[in-house]
Amino acid sequence: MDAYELLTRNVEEVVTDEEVRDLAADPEGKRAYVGYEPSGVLHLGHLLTANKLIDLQEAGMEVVVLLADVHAYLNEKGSFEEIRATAEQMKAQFLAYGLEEAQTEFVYGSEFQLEEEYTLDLHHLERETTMNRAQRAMAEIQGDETAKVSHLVYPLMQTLDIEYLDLDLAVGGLDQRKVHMLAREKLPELEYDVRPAIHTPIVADLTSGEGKMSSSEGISISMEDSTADLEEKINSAFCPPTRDPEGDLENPVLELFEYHVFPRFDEVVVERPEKYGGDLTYEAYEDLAADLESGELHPADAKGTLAASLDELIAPGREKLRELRD
Ligand code: NAL
Repeated sequence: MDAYELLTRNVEEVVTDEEVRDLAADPEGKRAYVGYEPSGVLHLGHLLTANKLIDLQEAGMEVVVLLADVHAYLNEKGSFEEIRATAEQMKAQFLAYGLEEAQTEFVYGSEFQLEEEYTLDLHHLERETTMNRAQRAMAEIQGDETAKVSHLVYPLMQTLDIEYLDLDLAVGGLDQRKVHMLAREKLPELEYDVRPAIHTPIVADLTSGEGKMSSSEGISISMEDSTADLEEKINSAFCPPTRDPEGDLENPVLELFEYHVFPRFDEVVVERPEKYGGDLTYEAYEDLAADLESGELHPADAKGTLAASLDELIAPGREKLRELRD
């Protein structure tokens, strides 16, 4: 796979394609970053961006993972001590999941965001940005109508981080796109360079196929799920025999195969007894989706294979979490 394909496969949006093509022409040693508000246990949302980080590392890029402790504090996710403890667990889970340690730098936001120069730059950015503009950028992350001042500062800091971490590429879920657009607009106003961004898709809710899979409502899959939890959750998933269900619905089982399983395995084997046609082996997502649509692959068999594949992917992180807690 060439570098451009590694950078862009399975992404929902590239801003801009021309800038990402330039980067793909010489990716060696270039720096991509993703930021996460620390939370104790990784879920599939984190792992979707992590899959992209692994692609970028395969293309030769360095990855900066920002453990956004100050952002989590602004977003009322706990005290600094609590946030720090969960960040350490998060780091261990990312490495267990398969990020290359030699190509990964973990940085705490508080390591540089409390410095004088950063603070003055932040105040400069505050003067350049209307409250309305900052609130719009934050809508999908914080998402209610009663924004506090902290929620307006949040996207401004995310903007500045792109400059302060000396990055060549910003990576995030599609829910980060408005902040990245704000960054593209505002960095030049501070005489800093614009950076390209790539956004990963948001997976639909597992049981309804609607909206987005979330850790706060509905079913989500996390690093601490047992094999039995995974089987049960995937078993209850919405999986019509089509990749394009009616209306706004998605097929979350196929989405998980596409974004989580195929990027990490060379082949996927659906085990079936001989009397039901024997094993099916897939090297590409498209072939599996086509078989589900044609009826060759039964949703129940697809689900069994999905649960087993996800189990294999999260097993090392689950083990790591257990060790950390003992
Ligand atoms: C992502 C987050 C916080 C700060 C960042 C700074 C630079 C780059 C990415 C960052 C977390 C993210 C979330 N906003 O919603 O989890």
